Amino acid sequence: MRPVAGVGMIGYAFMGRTHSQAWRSVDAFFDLPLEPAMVALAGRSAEATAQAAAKLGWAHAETDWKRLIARDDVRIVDICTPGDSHAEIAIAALEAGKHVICEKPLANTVAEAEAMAAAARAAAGRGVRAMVAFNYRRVPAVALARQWVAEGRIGAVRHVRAQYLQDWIVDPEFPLVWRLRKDKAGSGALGDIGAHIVDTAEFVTGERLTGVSALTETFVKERPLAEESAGLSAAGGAGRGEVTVDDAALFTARLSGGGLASFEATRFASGRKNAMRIEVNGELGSLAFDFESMNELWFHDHTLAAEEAGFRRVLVTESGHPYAGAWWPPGHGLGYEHTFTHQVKDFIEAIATGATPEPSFDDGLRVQRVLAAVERSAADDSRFTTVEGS
Ligand code: SOE
Repeated sequence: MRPVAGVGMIGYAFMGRTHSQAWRSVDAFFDLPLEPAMVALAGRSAEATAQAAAKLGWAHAETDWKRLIARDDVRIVDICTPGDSHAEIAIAALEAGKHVICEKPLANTVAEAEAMAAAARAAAGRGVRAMVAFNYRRVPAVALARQWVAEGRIGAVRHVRAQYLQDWIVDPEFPLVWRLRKDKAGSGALGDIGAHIVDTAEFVTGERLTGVSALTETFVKERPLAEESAGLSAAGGAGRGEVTVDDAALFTARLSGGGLASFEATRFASGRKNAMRIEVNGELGSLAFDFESMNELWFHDHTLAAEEAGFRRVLVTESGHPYAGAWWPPGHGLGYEHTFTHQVKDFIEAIATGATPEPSFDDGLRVQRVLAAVERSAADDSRFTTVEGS
């Protein structure tokens, strides 16, 4: 009999549903050292939380996250709330000796992220693990790209070109959901989706961003107040409110290995739904990935004769590819939800083996510092050079 690890989750909207699906399915597809048990779900409204718990597969519902953390049958706390509550919940859970997995970005400010990372370091000494949920690391094609870069297949990295393009708020009448409010989300496209490409760039290259130069913009300054929202859709109510975050963030960066990188995070790329893309150009070749075709990785081997070289598509569904062997026969493909299943699989293994889970809270803190540097750079007009005569 394997030991049981009870899980308690806080929040049950878009991310809560993805994490629930992961906890429900992980034990059926991977051989885990611990058996995860979906003990309790916490939310504010008793009725809605009880309904969500029943639907998503949680045994109990709590209306106070402090009670959820205090439960003896909860060993793992999964935080799926907006960023404004991450620090308080994560620190309390770690201090209570619970392993913590927390949605990204780690926090709304660098100060909060620093406190969380310090709490995680202190807890690690007591055998308690903490992980930040950058789920795109667990796309098989992204994990394969990292592996190939680490193996030297593309040589020294010269460029990273990363984009995260969505279009769900192009309509100026789309309501002011929490993701558009600084007090809840910390920042806009930057923290919500830009954070992913910063983490993915560091993960794939094994390098760090050492400096940035940025532009941000809020195209639609005011929106109808949100009456109801679910995931990335919403209905507007009476009244209007100010959008207090960026709609788009563009920045260039220097990489620790000497390369140059560019990043674009926007929710105004009409026609692009979840185009999380990364291309890495190295001295020996290039790799390219687009989440909208998430089972594919494109590889150009620049050591081949020019007549033979060129990007070729690798279908990342072979049993020898990261994570893929646990699922379907080659070519049968995975989806968005699998990235979350892989994430909890890796977290459970880290808890059982005592390894530091990756991405750690320190990794989350580093991304938070990049986000803060982007905001500082974008706010500093003196660095923006206007074109003569414009
Ligand atoms: C969560 O990881 C997340 O960043 C969401 O918050 C975004 O809105 C989603 O589109 C991508 O995933």
